[in-house]
Amino acid sequence: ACDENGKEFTDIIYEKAVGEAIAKITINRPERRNAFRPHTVKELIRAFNDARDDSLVGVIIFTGKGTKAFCSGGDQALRSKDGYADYENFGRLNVLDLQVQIRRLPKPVIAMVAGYAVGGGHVLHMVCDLTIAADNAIFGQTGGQTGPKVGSFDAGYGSSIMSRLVGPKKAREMWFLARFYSASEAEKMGLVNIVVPLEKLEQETVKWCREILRNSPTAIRVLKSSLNAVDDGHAGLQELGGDTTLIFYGTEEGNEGKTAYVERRRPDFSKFPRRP
Ligand code: 2NE
Repeated sequence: ACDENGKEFTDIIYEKAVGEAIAKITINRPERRNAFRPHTVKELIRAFNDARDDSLVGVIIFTGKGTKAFCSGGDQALRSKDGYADYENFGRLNVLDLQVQIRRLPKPVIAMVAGYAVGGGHVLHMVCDLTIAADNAIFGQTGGQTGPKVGSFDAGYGSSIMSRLVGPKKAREMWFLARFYSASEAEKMGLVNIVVPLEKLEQETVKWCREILRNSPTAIRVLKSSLNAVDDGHAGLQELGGDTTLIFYGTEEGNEGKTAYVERRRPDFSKFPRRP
């Protein structure tokens, strides 16, 4: 698959459903349990940008290739002193940019999780708007065999969003003990929306997409930014504020200001109500 400039993707698969407003972005490194390297993240950012800009796309499914893992986090073979390094001689943590991008993207992003969602892969599912999990899904913060032994943490969204999702005590448990949690445990904790049999995972996810797509895209957009606004501080307010500007530009009142400027006259706002 290619991006909008015809560039080939190597680490991801980017697809758009024919006749439906659904895009699907898949991390395609199953031999590494879909661990991401900086190049993977660069491709993900390009694909998410394309899905954002495409007005025919209304909802995005984010998943990993195969049934063994959604994503196992950063590729540990490439971890260096200053992040993760692949083709460049310096490391980077560009997955943090991807997290912000998903959070601010004005369309719902649904994590479709089969197998492991651990480490940075666990954070990626948490920043998505919804998570549909297969019954073989396993969630955790670099838990299990690796534990805090890999010496990593995400003190940003990986901590704050988790605390919002599962509560402050459980978030401490997840990070301090670095255990793995089954899909049904994750559902009880509020980490995922629903658990379905593995063979029904895609079908159920598409069903949720279709239900969302029946609803008003503007209402969904504003709801996403408003649900994030308090937690995201100034950036959250800016996103929500941008939505109000977008809506206001479509009104007669908003248009009057621009038209008066173009017509070189004083704007007449007198006819617009000052609502209670
Ligand atoms: C995910 C897990 C639990 C799966 O276990 P299992 O037994 O199903 O598979 P296995 O044999 O461990 O892995 C299969 C192959 O994938 C590679 C393995 O090395 C193995 O390769 P081969 O021996 O076949 O050659 N693989 C798996 N995960 C990888 C990874 N993350 N990087 C590179 N290669 C990986 C088990 O594989 C596991 O615990 N994986 C490591 C989880 C982990 O520690 N993730 C990184 C956390 S830190 C992070 O994500 C991060 C950060 O440090 C900073 C910012 C943002 C994120």
